[in-house]
Amino acid sequence: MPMTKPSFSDPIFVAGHRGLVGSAVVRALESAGYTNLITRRSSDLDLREQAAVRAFFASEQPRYVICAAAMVGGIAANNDFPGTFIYDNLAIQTNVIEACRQQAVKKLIYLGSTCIYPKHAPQPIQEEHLLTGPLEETNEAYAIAKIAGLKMCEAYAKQYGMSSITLMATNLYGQGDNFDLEKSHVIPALMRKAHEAKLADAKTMTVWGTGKPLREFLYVDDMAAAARYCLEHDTPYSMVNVGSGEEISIADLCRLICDVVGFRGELIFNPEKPDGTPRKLADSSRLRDLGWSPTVGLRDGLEKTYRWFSQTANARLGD
Ligand code: GFB
Repeated sequence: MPMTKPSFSDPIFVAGHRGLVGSAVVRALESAGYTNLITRRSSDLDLREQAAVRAFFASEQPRYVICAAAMVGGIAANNDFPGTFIYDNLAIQTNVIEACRQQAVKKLIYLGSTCIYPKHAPQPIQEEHLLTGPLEETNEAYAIAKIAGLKMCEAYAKQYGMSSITLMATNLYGQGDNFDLEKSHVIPALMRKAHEAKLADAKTMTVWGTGKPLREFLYVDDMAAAARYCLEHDTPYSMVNVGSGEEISIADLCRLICDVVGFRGELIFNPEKPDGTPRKLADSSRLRDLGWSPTVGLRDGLEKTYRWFSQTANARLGD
């Protein structure tokens, strides 16, 4: 049955509203005119606690849910804390998806990641390549959890007729990112390293791995626009890739970040640190054919991110 577009007053629960994606989704929906967004800090609602999630959904009765809440991190965090990543993500998504069913939520937008695809998937990766080969070891726990979430959404659609779509996001970056040097993703980590090296007038800065892997990046506000698009439109898919369609080597990314930041020193590559998967360029033609396309190029996105980082750096001292 064709879905009705949400009204601006419909209650929409944005889970994970303080994170990179969740905060961008809140910005996008508020600027679009949605006036009834429901949010909760994890200190007030631990989505890993089943009873708390059920009580919250019963009292708030959201009509739409965007689940951007997850335990996330870069290659080192995934590699070092696989137990936390698989437990927290399975608990969060299982509770949210089941509560959506119990409260007959009209539509769930569930955030996934392109790291769920096989390590050596054909490039660009299509949705059909899921589960066709072994996963990248460094983030297998997280990937298994996110695949389970996707499969739970598909199972609920089949058994209960629940409406949802899983957005398989490529590597995202932008304002509101985590800049912790050990746990963050590559762009915030290199941006902070270059920033601090510039301030210290250092002659070098370190880069993990060989710099050879290729990565695709999407500015987080473009991701939020994709989430809004899927909230407002029916799609014939249970999952769609969301990417920029452009890839860059880590070494060239670092040079671009140093240029944006204004650090002119030498890059020292540390092959002791993991490279991770060699490539993960997503084929986003399903979503593009429906009308979505990214609007922020990598250099522009890096400049926007660095402006935000510089303005808020003092507030984050001691990250
Ligand atoms: O973004 P990132 O941490 O995760 O690392 P993945 C990407 C690449 O950047 C790796 C290199 O090849 C790293 O070796 N790199 C270079 C660095 N310097 C640094 C640095 O200082 N910090 C970091 N973090 N990387 C993640 C998955 O994979 O992708 C997550 O582990 C998630 O689960 C995310 O899916 C989107 O892109 O390799």
